[in-house]
Amino acid sequence: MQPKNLSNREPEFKNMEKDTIILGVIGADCHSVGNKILELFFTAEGFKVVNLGVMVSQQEFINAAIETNAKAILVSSLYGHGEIDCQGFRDLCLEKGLDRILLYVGGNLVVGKTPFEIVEEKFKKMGFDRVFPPDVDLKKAAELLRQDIKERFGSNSTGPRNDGQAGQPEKSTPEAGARSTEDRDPKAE
Ligand code: B12
Repeated sequence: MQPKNLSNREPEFKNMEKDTIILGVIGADCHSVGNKILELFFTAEGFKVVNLGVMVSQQEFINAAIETNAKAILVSSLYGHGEIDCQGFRDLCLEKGLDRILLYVGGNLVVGKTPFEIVEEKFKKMGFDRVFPPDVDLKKAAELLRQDIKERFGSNSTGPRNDGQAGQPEKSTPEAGARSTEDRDPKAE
């Protein structure tokens, strides 16, 4: 399913270098529909999307971000265990050298009907830069992402690392199997 009015945005981004973002659904969560929509949406918005799909570990997100020199990781959680799955994510990013990576999270982040402001505060305390409810206006999220990338990395940014190692893989071989939507072989799916 192709969301409306997306394909005609492509020419706007033709001559711009695309910022890479990592997408995935964290933990043991297998809800895949929103993930696919996010992939299509952010690709149409001009980002280079590396979608890790469902059931992604923190380490896999981080490996993919290092491999692709990504500027942001967009985490989804739908099944109610987001708080547990996301615990320590920012610390692990820092430990692995991703000092500046933007961390976004969205979906049904906790069990039941907790007011969103409380959920937002919880995830911000964990180190997420932005927290989104399931009914977020994706256009606004994309706008915020562009703005945050510009603020954090500037116009001549080279990526999330600030130690001259941008784009260098970790010593341990990344296992994320990171693929961009542009590199994919559709027959393999
Ligand atoms: C379909 C479905 C399933 C299917 C999933 C099939 C599949 N291949 O995806 C199946 C049957 C497998 C399933 C299983 C379960 N489910 Co279910 N499922 C749903 C259901 C009905 C629809 C989900 C969906 O596709 N929505 C449509 C998409 C487009 O929306 P979305 O996923 O919310 O994603 C959007 C936004 O959240 C947002 N977004 C998401 N992430 C991010 C990140 C960022 C950065 C941004 C900006 C935005 C963003 O943008 C997305 C695109 O618009 C929901 C109820 C609902 N109405 O949402 C329950 C629901 C998500 N499931 C729920 C539960 C509890 C489960 C189970 C635990 C049930 C069980 N006891 O087994 C299991 C978990 C299994 C697992 N390991 O993950 C609960 C979660 C409750 C909670 N969080 O408190 C829900 C909300 C139902 C409910 N009301 O109780 N489920």
